Amino acid sequence: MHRHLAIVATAAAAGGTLYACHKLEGQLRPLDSSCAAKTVPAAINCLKKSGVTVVEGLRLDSNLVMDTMGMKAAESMPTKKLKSSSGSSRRRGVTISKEQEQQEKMWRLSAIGRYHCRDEDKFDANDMKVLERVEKEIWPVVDEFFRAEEEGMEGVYRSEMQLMTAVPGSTHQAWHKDNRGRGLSIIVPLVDFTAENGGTQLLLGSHESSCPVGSDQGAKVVIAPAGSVVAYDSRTIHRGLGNDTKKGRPALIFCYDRERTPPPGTGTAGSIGTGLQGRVLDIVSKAVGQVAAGGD
Ligand SMILES: O=C(O)CCC(=O)C(=O)O
Repeated sequence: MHRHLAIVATAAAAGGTLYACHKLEGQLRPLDSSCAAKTVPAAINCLKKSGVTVVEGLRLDSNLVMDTMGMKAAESMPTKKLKSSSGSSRRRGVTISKEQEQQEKMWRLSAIGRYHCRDEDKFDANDMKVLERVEKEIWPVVDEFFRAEEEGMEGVYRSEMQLMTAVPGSTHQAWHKDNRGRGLSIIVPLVDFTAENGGTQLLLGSHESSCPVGSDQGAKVVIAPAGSVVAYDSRTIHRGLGNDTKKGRPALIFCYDRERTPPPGTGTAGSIGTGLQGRVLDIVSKAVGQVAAGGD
């Protein structure tokens, strides 16, 4: 009898814990003004402290955002989930249009509803000119971030330049780091980022090996207007959230690393570990925050 009671009590406690974790994971706290920087030196301080910053002083003007959305590559950007054209779909008789075939060549799927156009040969000469204009705008923060180290700009290279979109109905990405080594990633929203359309969520402080778990850190969502320059240390654990709206959420992503520490700097086991670490840090930091605030 006692054994049965113990089993029921244990199952109830486990169910309660899972429910509480699920509720905590669902909370989306916005990145607050402490991570917003008017100047590049202020941005470097935010990057040191929290691993992320929105560099307000570098925000792209609306013409450049429009030119980016007018790039040839952007014209073929998926606006909804593409039907799978894998072998099994073909066998099931799913027909794929020529346009979709073209789109699939340009756009690589990374998770449900997330598409990336990332190889430089996919951008034509005019697109490259627009991307170079954007890179010129973000360069001051890249330059100062690497010059803060003794090596300066030695061995620094652009490891990634991509146009991506999360279409309506896309799901959350797994928590991940762009690199185990120190580097800089920059996301430029091409529409306003909101919690609903899947703004980037970052675990503040997770770029440091001893990640602090406090209420002012933890997972925060970037809510920022189109053209914002969102910079984060590549070691910061982050993910793109799912898009629950009816419109796509396009963005540009630029990553810079040193040749001696190319991304991702880890294998499959490391990535799985980071995914778990992200979930645990997210839940624990929110629970700590709630206890500190005396909340429910
Ligand atoms: O879409 C985002 O907000 C984050 C993108 C990202 O982290 C990735 O594509 O690896």
